[in-house]
Amino acid sequence: MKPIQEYIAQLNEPKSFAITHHYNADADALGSTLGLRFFLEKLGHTVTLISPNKNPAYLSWLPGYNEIVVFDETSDEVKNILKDVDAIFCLDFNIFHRTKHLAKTLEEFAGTKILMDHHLQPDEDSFDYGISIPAKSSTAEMVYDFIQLCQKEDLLDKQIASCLYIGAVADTGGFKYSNTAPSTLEMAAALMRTGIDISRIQERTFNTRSEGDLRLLGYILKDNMQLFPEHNAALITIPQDIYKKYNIQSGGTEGLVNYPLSIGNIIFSTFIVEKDGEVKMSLRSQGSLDISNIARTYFNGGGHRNASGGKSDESLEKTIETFKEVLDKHKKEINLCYKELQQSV
Ligand SMILES: [Mn+2]
Repeated sequence: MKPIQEYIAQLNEPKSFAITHHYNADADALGSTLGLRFFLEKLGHTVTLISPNKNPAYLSWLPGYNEIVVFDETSDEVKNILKDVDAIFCLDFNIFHRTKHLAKTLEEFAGTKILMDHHLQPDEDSFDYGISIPAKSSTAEMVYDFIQLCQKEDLLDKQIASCLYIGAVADTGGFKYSNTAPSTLEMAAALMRTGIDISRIQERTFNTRSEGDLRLLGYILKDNMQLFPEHNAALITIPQDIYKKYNIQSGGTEGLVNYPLSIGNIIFSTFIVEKDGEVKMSLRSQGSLDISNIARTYFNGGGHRNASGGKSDESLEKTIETFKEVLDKHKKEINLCYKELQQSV
């Protein structure tokens, strides 16, 4: 993989681009790809945005949302589009299988493949050009950096700004998580200066829960959250039947994993769901506790130090057992991180 800087000269001539992101898009995946799309269009390029699967409704206010081509719904159309594409930008993931059914099409794509991502352990051999900075708050911030690298800040407008802003807000928990850097806040300031309504952007994104979502939250916190105080850890599980009972939609469980972290002595929270015959999980931590390591070692996953995901081939019950064994194995490490956090400001 060559540095992305070496690709910039190629932007001087009009090109045809595609942009894609990981399966089950979140605000950073959609915000960063849409932001890049509008920027490349302003440079005079043709751009198609491809999502691996259906996008969550809570992000439907994003400009360009309805023009996104969904691979799972129109795979033949996507394959046709890609025949005329010079290069494909891969954002907010760093290994093809994170796009699930789209992975094979990406592998077979004959044009240039460009990576822009902030997850750990990029599969650099799969990309021609790219940039991977795990310390970056969000891929949205990396798109902003890319615009600066192109020396085209003057092209920033409200459309680009609102997309990048929500990506950074979501991945930093509203500029609260430890991945928030001075550069993140400097970007936020620059984006605000385009005149975007940051309050309205967040309302439109986050105040979109259904009654069922809130009832689900109540049920989970009351009856389905297990605490392991001696491990400074918590576990939330959602069996398949609960998904049906509360009619949980795509995106409906977004953010639930973070609730246990608001308890003072809990610094490691895990959320395990059983859905469509799959057992998947989200892991969150605070401080120096690296849960991407745990996700990779035990649950076929990975991600960031404080936010990772994984999956299990075993039943929900068996996965919960495995999780408890993992907690025991890592008890000392978790306790130590908690002590360390107690001593910091
Ligand atoms: Mn991200």
